[in-house]
Amino acid sequence: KIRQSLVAGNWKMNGSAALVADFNEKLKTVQCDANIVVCSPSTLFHHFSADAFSLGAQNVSHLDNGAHTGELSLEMIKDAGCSYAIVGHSERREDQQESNDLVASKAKKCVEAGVTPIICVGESLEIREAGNVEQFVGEQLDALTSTLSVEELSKSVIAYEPIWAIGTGKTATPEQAQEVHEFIRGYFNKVDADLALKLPILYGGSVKPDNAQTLFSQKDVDGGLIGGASLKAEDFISICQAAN
Ligand code: G2H
Repeated sequence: KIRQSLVAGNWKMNGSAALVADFNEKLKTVQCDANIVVCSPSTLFHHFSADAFSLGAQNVSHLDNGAHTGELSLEMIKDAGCSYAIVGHSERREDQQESNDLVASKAKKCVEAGVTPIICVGESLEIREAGNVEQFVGEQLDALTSTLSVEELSKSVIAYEPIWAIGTGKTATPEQAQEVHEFIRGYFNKVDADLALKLPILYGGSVKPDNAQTLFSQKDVDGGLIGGASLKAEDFISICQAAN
């Protein structure tokens, strides 16, 4: 298979040392084809001990260590064991007004530090209903291609997360997901054919054990970014096992 599948859990502002202990235990012996990442709150990084999955941050600063109260640098998250970082999640684009350019500079900084950025893109319901999905997502991707080189993009992961499907229980149909994933791959194909072929594109938005397999079996869907359903080890494991 051309692309390694990946399933990343995004715990958001949830979790505890007890939940990490449960994951350490239950994921220890998990068998699946996908690479597994857990993106926990940074307060929990040091509780993880598992070899069966990688650790990711939910956000990272585009700045180096210094006078930036409340921020975490790439150096710090790496020191705490992270090899991935989510950047540009729609909740941060909204709550912290993260712009396309800021997201792109965070992604570039990740790659430079040897951390794989999971770069989130996706449209609101309003944009979808106005028929502007490709234009909107295209602009999010433009910021990436104007900031990151082809080589840097080839060390990145894209996550398509339609905002209207996040935490709402409204999953995109497999066809709706595939349609946008195909658009995204087509966009990168115009930049570099080899990059487009190899770039993992994850789907995120109300992925559950019972819909994961049909979503992941779409041609251009290479795994998922899982929110709510990543907070229960059993559910998360069954989603990981649905990826092939
Ligand atoms: C989308 C997703 C994970 P959920 O935000 O990033 O969350 O699976 O809860 O919709």
